[in-house]
Amino acid sequence: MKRSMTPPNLGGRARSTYGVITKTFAALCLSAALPVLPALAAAGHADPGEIGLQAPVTPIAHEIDFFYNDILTPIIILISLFVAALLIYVMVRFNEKANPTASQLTHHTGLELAWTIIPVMILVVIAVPSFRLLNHQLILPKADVTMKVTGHQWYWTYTYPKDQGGGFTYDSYMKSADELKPGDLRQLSVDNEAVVPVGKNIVVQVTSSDVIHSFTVPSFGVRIDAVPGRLNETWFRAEREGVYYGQCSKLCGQNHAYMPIAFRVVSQAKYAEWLAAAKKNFSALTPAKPVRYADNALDVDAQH
Ligand SMILES: [Cu+2]
Repeated sequence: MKRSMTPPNLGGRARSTYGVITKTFAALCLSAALPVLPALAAAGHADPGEIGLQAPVTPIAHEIDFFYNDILTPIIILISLFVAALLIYVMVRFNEKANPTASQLTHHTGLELAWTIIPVMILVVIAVPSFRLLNHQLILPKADVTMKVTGHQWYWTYTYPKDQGGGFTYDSYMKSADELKPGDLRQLSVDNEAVVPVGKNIVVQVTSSDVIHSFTVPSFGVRIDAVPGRLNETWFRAEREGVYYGQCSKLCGQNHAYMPIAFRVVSQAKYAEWLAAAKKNFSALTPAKPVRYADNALDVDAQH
């Protein structure tokens, strides 16, 4: 790589400048290659001043964390430093003063091969873990709990199926400023949280009743569009109990910013307790014949 980068016909002075720049560049690369600091954000939500991804609590989120922090970020830093170094080199070595007579060189086969093959190899290196991650996200494991999430302008509805002890649907709205209690988070806490058991495979079926929303919970590594007339599926398995927040991540109208998602991850025993109580509380709210949004899409398809 070093050889192919060396422009031909360099005088002694230029070669020494080149040497200094490559040495500096190598030192910069070395410091960039040091392990990137782990994400500083707390699990479940972001705090002011934090950078990086939110702390992962599911296998997929760990994989995303590794891919972003240990593969993508170092590659981005190295490429940026490399391009910056090249720019600086060109400015110093080939400005009008330093190089009054421009070279007539227009082709360099070795260089052209290198700047084609090296980027392709970088992309292959990125593609391997990327496709592996995609595979893990898209191939759903056997569900312990299946739930349905429906996006609306501007709140979420959670449905727990009957065959798993549920059979109820309820709405989840953001708490307004005057409803906040100590410990609540402004514009993240909701009146009715979704509750799931820890360490279990939760399959989430996501749809919408009006416009496209996006169901996103950063700590779970989950982000999937809620599309009217379609049923998207994703999954997560939370490793730690706690409350994990997310937000609609598709511009869906005036109150897009005010439809947060809150998932409370609890022990299996607490989940069973909550399920029994929620069944009592929410059954009255659940329509006798739940609206099946996907039906509309099927009807449209049947007409063609
Ligand atoms: Cu939305």
